[in-house]
Amino acid sequence: MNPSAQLSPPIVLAFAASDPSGGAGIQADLMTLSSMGCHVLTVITAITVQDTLGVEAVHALDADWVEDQARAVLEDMPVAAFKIGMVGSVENISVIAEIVSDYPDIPLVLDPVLASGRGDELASEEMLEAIRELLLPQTTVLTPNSMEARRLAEEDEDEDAPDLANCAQRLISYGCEYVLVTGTHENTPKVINTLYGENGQIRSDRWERLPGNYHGSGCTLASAIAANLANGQDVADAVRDAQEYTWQSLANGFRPGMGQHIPDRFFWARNTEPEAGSEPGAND
Ligand code: PXL
Repeated sequence: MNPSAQLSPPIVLAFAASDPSGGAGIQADLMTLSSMGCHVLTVITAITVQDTLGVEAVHALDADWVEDQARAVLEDMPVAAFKIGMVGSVENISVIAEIVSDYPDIPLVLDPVLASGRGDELASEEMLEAIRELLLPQTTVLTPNSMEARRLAEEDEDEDAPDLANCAQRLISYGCEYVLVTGTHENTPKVINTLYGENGQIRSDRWERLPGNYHGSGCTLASAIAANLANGQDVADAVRDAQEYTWQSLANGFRPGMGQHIPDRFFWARNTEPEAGSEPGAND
């Protein structure tokens, strides 16, 4: 064994797509997990062309490449948590599901990326079904926003939007252990994020709604949960502290281009206060 291995920070493997704007995707995961003291293994599932205004194009990598990237690093290094974001294709979902099934004791955080903050579709109906069937049963914490929770849980078309507690229960019946439904898109004065387990609600946290439109908040939250689990926290504490970290990243967010704000995942490393009036808000 490598003699310096005990000095290693916890290692998290993130499956995600590249976002060259640095707002979301693997870049968000890498920044968040690094900022929270983890080493990150980055398995790229797809490459996107995008800026802070929206997604122009998506190119999914061949599933063989996803598999080879993951197997190479997993055979070399021990991981303390998995984090899955945008998957890119049904074939990628199959290989990711097969890989993580070899590590049933490692916590897995799944951010079901179905659309960008602006609404660009990032997952087809077939991908949604594959996520439900192959990934949910292996998930420790699923982190849908309320729209994703309704879409993932929907059983038949004529049903009215089911309430979020019912959606969460249904998602748990599909096999994930915990569901954290985020409430940015709900019409409530505060953002309410609720964690559910098999016996119902575990905790519900309210956050001041920030007045902007963020790119990468979901990736930040899911990665922060993975970092806390990798550091040995239990799920309820991991979810609580990850929300605090994410809220701080958003409150310190910035608007580098013409579109959405970007969370500052290294807010603690900056020694300047955010400019008055520049605080942005909450979205995806
Ligand atoms: O925020 C979800 C997300 C995840 N991953 C990539 C993205 C987006 C949203 O745009 O582009 C690569």
